[in-house]
This record gives sequence, structure tokens and C-alpha cells, in this order.
Amino acid sequence: MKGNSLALLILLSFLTSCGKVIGEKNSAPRTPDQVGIIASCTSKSEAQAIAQEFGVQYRVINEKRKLIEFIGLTQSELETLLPKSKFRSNKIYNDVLISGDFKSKSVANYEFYGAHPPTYRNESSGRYFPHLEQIKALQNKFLGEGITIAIIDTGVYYNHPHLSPNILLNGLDKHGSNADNQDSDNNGFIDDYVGWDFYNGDAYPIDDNGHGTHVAGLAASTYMGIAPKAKILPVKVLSSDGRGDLGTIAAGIFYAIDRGADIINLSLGGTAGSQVSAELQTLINATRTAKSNNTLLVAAAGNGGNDGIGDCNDNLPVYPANIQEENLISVASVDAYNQITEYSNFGGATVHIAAPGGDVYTGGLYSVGIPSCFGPCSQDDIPYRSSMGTSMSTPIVAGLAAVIKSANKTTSPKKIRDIILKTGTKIPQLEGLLVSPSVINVQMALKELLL
Ligand SMILES: [Ca+2]
Ligand SMILES: [Ca+2]
Ligand SMILES: [Ca+2]
Ligand SMILES: [Ca+2]
Repeated sequence: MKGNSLALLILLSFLTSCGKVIGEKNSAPRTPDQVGIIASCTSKSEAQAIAQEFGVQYRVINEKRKLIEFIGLTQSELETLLPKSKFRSNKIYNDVLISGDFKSKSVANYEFYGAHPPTYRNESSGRYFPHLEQIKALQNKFLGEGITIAIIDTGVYYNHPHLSPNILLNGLDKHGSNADNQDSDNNGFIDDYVGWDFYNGDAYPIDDNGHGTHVAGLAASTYMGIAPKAKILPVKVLSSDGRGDLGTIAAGIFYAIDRGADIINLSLGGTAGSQVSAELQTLINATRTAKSNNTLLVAAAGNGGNDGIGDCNDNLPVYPANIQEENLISVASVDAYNQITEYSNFGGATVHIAAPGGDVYTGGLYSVGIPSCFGPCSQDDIPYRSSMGTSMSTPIVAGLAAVIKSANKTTSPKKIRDIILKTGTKIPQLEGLLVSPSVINVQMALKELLL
């Protein structure tokens, strides 16, 4: 969530002139206060009737899951129109914000230009990723082959040379110049070749912020990913300035489940006011649907709220991290010395384990960035950036989950969580702060799995 950049704001000189724009947006970009109200368990015909009678707009977010968004209706109006059980608030909560130096960008819907030849990290590659050594991730046996990690975030810059070989492609739907404006695989989303953008309502979940790209890289880039051969499913649910809401996040989770995600990374979160119980229930339902589909959720514990000083999630729940289901892991951040970072939330009952997240003293984590030039002109443009936060720790754990599942495809989400929690490197100073007072250890997790 936090993204204090130690690195060089290489992205500030963004150019809009290079590359061609492909694809029309289904709806104009919305500012957070224009976001509509999401109703679940609502059929298209019900939605149509309401929209006609009251002269408002609606859009189907997920037909199979009966998630409909109404635009132009207030919360109370919708409550009177639909049974209470169907009403879902879609209010924006400020603390769902991703803070830090990730900056909003105006980014066009570039198509996927195809996979670059994969470049894997090696000893002579000249870049150093100390967090990989810290968690004993430098192994070459199980690299996430055959496993899909959905990145539910600000989008993913899927044309990055270190990400493009790992983007999960839809075998039936195509976008860009091959789009046919048909939902060819009948999953409710037209031409969703590389994923879906729930924020703008289009088939181009390109990252207009940088956060989701950095997160994707830590999990599964060919170069610094924990699982460098796992597939990445980009799902955009946050705006270019990192705002979102629990209802749209739930819609993103349902989509990822339907696309066959094994692991869902949620480097986002916020505290839910008492009035969001219905919306939160949708998110809990999505988590349970994931469980019945053998999908693991990995969620950031949070970065301490407005003051940036870590809070206790046992007292002040952060969602989705605090959803109590066996297929969800909540992740805290440690620095390079395995000590909890100043910003990291914690909770001896609700935050499960820690992973490196960087801090201002020991440095941020390097991963991939969005380029200053989008499109085919950037074939040789390989941007990196450094960031810190529980957002960074989370995909590291998601990557480990992919490594474990690639070693044994039948491992259940609960079993994956049990192994990760059991095999972490125990750190005395984390005692009482986390369910498992430890930092993940890839080597020991694999050893335990393969016993
Ligand atoms: Ca199609
Ligand atoms: Ca489709
Ligand atoms: Ca888009
Ligand atoms: Ca705080």
C-alpha cells in the first residue's frame, strides 16, 4: 500500500506521444465520487427494469455472479428498490488509498504486444535483490510453473520485458487489432485477452500508477519474482491514484476465480466503517467462493493509516486482510534485519506472518516499473523502481505460495498457509505481533512440503 520511493522518479517524464491507442473504453474514466452503487444477486433483467423506470444507467460487472453497478442512484434509493440483501454500498473509503509516491498517470489502453524472450536472473546479471536471499528464495527447482497469480491492483504494465512472458493469455478472447467485440469464452467479459479493468470497464488492465506493476514483479517477474515462471493475471480495480472500494475488489476476485487463478494477491486494504457491513459481506462471500475453488488469497496487513505508524489489526480490522477464512494469509513487513518496520500493521491474532517490505533505513525493494514511454518504442526500455510497504511483502508471500503449489499441484490453500506459517524463520522480536512470529523461508517451506 505504501510506496515511498527511494529510487529515482524515472516515471515523471511520462510521454503520451509514443505508441498507438487501441480500444475504446466502455465508459468514461470515473472519479471516485462518481462511482456507482453495486448490487449483488441482481439479474440483468431486474437491473434493466430499474434503470428504465428511474432513468439511470447500469452496467453488468459480472453477469454470472449477478453483480450490477447502478450509476445515478443514491444508496438510499437503491435500498428502497431492491431487497436489503441485494444492496451493496460502493462508497469510497479514504483509507483504501494507496499512499506514497506512486503517481497517477494518464495511460492509454495499450494492447499486449506479445511475450519478450524470457530473461531470467543469474549470477552475472548485475542486479542484486537482497530480499531473495533474506527469505532463501534462490532455488531453481520449483519456480511457479503452471500456477496463476492474479494481481488485483492498479493494473499491470503487461508489456514490460520481465513480465510479458508470464502474462496469462485468454485462449479465446483477443483484444487490440484482433478484438471481435464478442465474449468469445462466454465468461461475461468481452475480449478479455490479458485480464480486465474494473475501474474503467475495459479489456486493458494496463497500470496507470505503477503500484500493481511493482507488485506483479515481486511475485512473478522473470527477473526478480519469487515464482519467475508463474503466470500473472492482471485485474485492475483501483484508480490511477490508488483508490478503490470493497465491492469492486470483490468483483475482481470473482473474475480471477473464474479465470482459474490459484492465488490472488491483494496489496490493498482499508478499514471498513460500520455502514459497510453489506459491502464487506460481498467481499467475504468472494473469499469463500475462492475457498471452494481452491484459491488462496494473500492480503496486505496495512501501513499504519494516516500517521504511517503500524496499528494493531486485532483492534482495528483492515479488509480484506482481516477476513477470517482459512484460505487467506495476512502479511506484515520486516526490514532487511527481519525486524518489523515502523509502518507495518501487526496483530497476534489476525496478521499471520511477515516478509521483506523495505523501509527508509534499510532500503526499499527493487521490482519492475512502468516506463516513461508506452508502446512498442519501449522494447529496450526496462524500467525498475524501488518501493516499500506491506504491499511489497504481500506478493513475496504470494510468490512463495505459487512455488509451493508448483511443487505439488494438489496442495490446498489451507495446507499452503499451514506450511508457510510453520516454516518461517522464527524471530524473537516478532513474538506476540504475528500469528506465526516469523519471516517466510522458501527453502524450509519446500522441505516441509516434500517431506
Ligand atoms: Ca472476443
Ligand atoms: Ca471473455
Ligand atoms: Ca484500461
Ligand atoms: Ca497508525
